[in-house]
Formats: sequence, C-alpha cells, structure tokens
Amino acid sequence: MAERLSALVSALSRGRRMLIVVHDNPDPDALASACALARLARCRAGVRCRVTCDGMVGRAENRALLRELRLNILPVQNVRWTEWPLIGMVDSQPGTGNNALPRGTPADIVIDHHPSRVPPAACFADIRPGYGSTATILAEYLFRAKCAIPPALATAICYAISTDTQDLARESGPADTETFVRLYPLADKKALGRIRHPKLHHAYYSELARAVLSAFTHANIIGSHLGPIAHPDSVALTADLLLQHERMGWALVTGRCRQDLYVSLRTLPGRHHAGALLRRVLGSEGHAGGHGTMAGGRISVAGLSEEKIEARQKQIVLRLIRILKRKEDAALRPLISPQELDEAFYKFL
Ligand SMILES: [Mn+2]
Repeated sequence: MAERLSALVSALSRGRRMLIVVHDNPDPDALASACALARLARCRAGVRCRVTCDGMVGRAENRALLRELRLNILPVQNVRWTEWPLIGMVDSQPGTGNNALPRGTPADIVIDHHPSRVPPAACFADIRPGYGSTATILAEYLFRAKCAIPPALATAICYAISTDTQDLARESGPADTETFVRLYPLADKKALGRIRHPKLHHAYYSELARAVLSAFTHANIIGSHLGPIAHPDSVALTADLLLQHERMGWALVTGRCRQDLYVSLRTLPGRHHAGALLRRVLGSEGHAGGHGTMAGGRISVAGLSEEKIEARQKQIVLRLIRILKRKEDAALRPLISPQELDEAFYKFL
C-alpha cells in the first residue's frame, strides 16, 4: 500500500490541475470516489480538481448527495480535454463505453473496482475487483496518506459503500466493512438522513407504477420494460426491487432515455457472471459491464420506430431466457394478475 500511495502521489505531481472523469449518469460510488481523489490530490500534491461526466445525476438521493458534497459537476460539453494536464478516472475505465473520455485521450490515473477486460493504459492504475466500492479504495489511500476526511466526504463514502454493496451484503469484502466502520463515526448523520430520505418527484411514483404493472415473469426470471424514463438509474433501481420478489432469481429491466435503451440485469449470488451474460444478451451493438450479480448496459435505439424498439426489448428478454436454458416457447406471465388489479384499482372513488 505504501508503494502504491507513493506511485499515485508521483503520478499526481506531474500537473497542477486534474480533471476527474466518472461514468455517465454517476452513482454515489462514482461521486464519492471523485471527491475522495480530489481530496487526496489536493492534500498530497496541491493539485486542484474538477469533476466531469456525461448524462445526469437523476435519483433524488444522488442529487441530495451532490448538495451535501457541494459538488459542482463540469458539464462534459464544456470540457476542453487538451487543457487539462492531468486526467483521472474513478469507478470506470477508459474504453468501457460508459464514460465521456474520448477514445485516444489517455488517462493518467485510473482507480476502479470493476473487473477490466483490458488492463487500462494509464500512468497509474489500481483495479481491485474484490472491492465492493471504488470509494473504499480511495478511502484506504486517504487513511494511508493521513489526509483528514471532512464530514461531508465521510458521509459520501459511507453512503457509496452502502449503496454499491446493499449495506455490505452484496459483492463486498472485508475492506469495505473496515472502511465503513472507520468512517461512520465521522459521517454527518443528519446529512445521511437527508440523502437517504429525500423528497421525491412525481415521476418517481408514475415510474414505480409502470414498473410493477408492466412486470412479467418466466420461471424465476422477472422483468419489466419501463418505456420512457426521466433518468437512466431507474432501470437498476427497478431491477433491485424486482429481484427482491421471494420466488425470483433473475431480474431484467429496460428503460428508454434519450437515444438509448438502458438495460439492467440482477441475479442472486451463485455461479453466474451477470456482466458477461448481459454482454451476450445485448450482442455486439450494445455496451455492458458489471460484477457477478449485477450488470448494466445500453444499446442505441436512435431512429427506431416504436414497434422496432418494443421488438428489441422483447428480443433481449428472450435471449436471456434462451441463454439461461429455460424453455423458449413458455409464455411470459404478468406479475400482477388482472384479478389482483381489479381488486386494487380506484377503490377510493
Ligand atoms: Mn462502484
């Protein structure tokens, strides 16, 4: 760890300013990791940082996190890549298709916990697939570097670890627990409450209704097509929610945002690798990545008619069923039966 820290500090010392790129539509781990790297860069090398990404911070919780961090994201449209002497990347890697770093632009520092298909070409790279969150890796550097961690950053790192690991229960290792336990006393509990329980937009409820009413099942596979969504993160959240169904072992959710169809796949811990599986499901025209039990991806649906998009959605579900070797002809059943709906609907009128 000491050698890694000095290698990282010497990579940081090659410039005075660093642009930190996180994945599109950043989640709490991406945001907390970016702030942690910025803190380390400032504290150990006097480097000033900005954070950039494509897409948006959608979820109310993540917007609340931005407010607590007082983080002002630089819109990627305003970035002039050649003006930044240092480029860092956290919670993503160059060439994965889920971040704004242009192809051919090298990153100086890459820190991530997603398994890499190709080791990133960077002056400094630290990829630890055994870690539940990238924020844990960054926190270990901050501890080792003896940089003070302000309450807002401790809060963000704790929240990042809990969301990426479902409260340390999923895809996490001892380092995540140790970091969480060490930082929780420093975290601002009121701020954590504001992040965890934010006010929600009306769109949240209408998407939730669509998610449940359009949900279908086949054996232990559950899925839902959300149609147009306000923010891409809805697909992952819905997949997590559907996977909680007592009889289900797989959840696949799609949703459309701008020109893309976003897809999220979740499964229970076992022999499968959700990331590799989703890449097979989406085929060559899609981008996908992930861990053993969770994966995300997208395909472009630009210019496609409504019917064609629906056909693609259906095809994605059928491919998953085929790969999992369930019977191909077996029909999809609605999660909520028409009778159940009849009983529930508009009883207040
Ligand atoms: Mn992460």
